[in-house]
Amino acid sequence: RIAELRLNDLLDTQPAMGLQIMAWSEVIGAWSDDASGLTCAYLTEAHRQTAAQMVQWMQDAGMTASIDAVGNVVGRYQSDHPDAKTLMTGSHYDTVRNGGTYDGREGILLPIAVIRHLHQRGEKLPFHLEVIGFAEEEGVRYKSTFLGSNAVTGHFDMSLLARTDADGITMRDALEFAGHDFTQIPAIARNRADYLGFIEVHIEQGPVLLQRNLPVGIVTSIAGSCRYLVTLTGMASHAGTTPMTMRKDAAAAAAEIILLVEQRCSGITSLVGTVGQLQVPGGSVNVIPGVCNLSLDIRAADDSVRDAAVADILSGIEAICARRQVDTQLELTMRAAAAPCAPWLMQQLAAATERAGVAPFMLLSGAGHDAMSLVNLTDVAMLFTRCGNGGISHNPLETMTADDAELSAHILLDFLRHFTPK
Ligand code: HGY
Ligand code: MN
Ligand code: MN
Ligand code: MN
Repeated sequence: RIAELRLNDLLDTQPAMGLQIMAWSEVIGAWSDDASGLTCAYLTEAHRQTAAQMVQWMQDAGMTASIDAVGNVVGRYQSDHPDAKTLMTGSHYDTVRNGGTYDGREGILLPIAVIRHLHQRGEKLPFHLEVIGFAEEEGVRYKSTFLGSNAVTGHFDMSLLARTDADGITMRDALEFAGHDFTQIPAIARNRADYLGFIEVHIEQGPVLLQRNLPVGIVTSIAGSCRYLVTLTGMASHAGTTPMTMRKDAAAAAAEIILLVEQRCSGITSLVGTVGQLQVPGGSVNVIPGVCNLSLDIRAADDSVRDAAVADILSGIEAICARRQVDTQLELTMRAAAAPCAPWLMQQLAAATERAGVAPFMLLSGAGHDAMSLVNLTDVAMLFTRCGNGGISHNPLETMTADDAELSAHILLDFLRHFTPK
């Protein structure tokens, strides 16, 4: 079907929006900046290739399109009323390492397909519509999340320019190498008064819609998260001669910490805790690990529930390391409060969902999204599309169907046609 679509594209016939979204996703999903598979890290070759391609698709859809100083791809479908305000939509086009094809991308490609549908019919909207492909949300390369959306809301931390990636390349050098003028990043900030709201369409990245046999859902709020990088320093020594009672084993301390995180975050609704990265740098089979690095990602829908869990985990880490005579260094790399979606926007999404013949279903987002950054500029709402394969995401097995993409596109189209500003 996708191959046929590509043929359609070549023949310039216009496939249905859902199939178009799937085909576009496949095209950019195949670009990866490392052999591990689907990885599109900030400002790598695959990332720049994706940005240029999306500019093209936006222009073909009747939009103006450009790439801003931080790498956001900004498309606008202008209203005929020059002094109209702007509704913003979009999502991120960077991915996690070996991620999926639709995470972020759906929220950019779907609005482009909807605008192309409007443009083909010569239909304009009473407001400007801005589609932003945010340059970075996952934090893979520089351990800093929401770089693109924070620039748009005026919260970009310029000190991050000095941060280096795993190869020692600073963000500033990466921006310059990609042809960006980082001094223009502060000028990206939008004026709150110009915007009517922000809508993000995104795959659910979980199993809830699949289990309820629902194609779409409306997000109530986005769980807040706290991330740390933890460095444990014990003492490397001989695996054969060091008695078990005399060890300062950094990896054994890490093992206790991982189980502490799992135990503390179990059994409390919406609270989750993950150690996603765990390394013994330069480790050898016959050396007791002197250093062990691990990451913490603690999330909850309620900020006080998350903060209490973080406090318990940090004091637990201290106790474990004191007992094991292991030093700890903690670096807080992200702290994002839970972001509530605006009821007045949710209701209009619910009405569009109903008109599409689907019972509106509200759910929490355990995953973070650019909308939690945009909440600092304007009211936000999110439409989730069902995730296949058991809801798996951040994995090449991530999938959705063309039918669900088509339905989600029709709901956004209908939402736009009926949109009533607050
Ligand atoms: O980690 C997250 O929740 C998002 O995918 N960045
Ligand atoms: Mn993601
Ligand atoms: Mn995402
Ligand atoms: Mn997002």
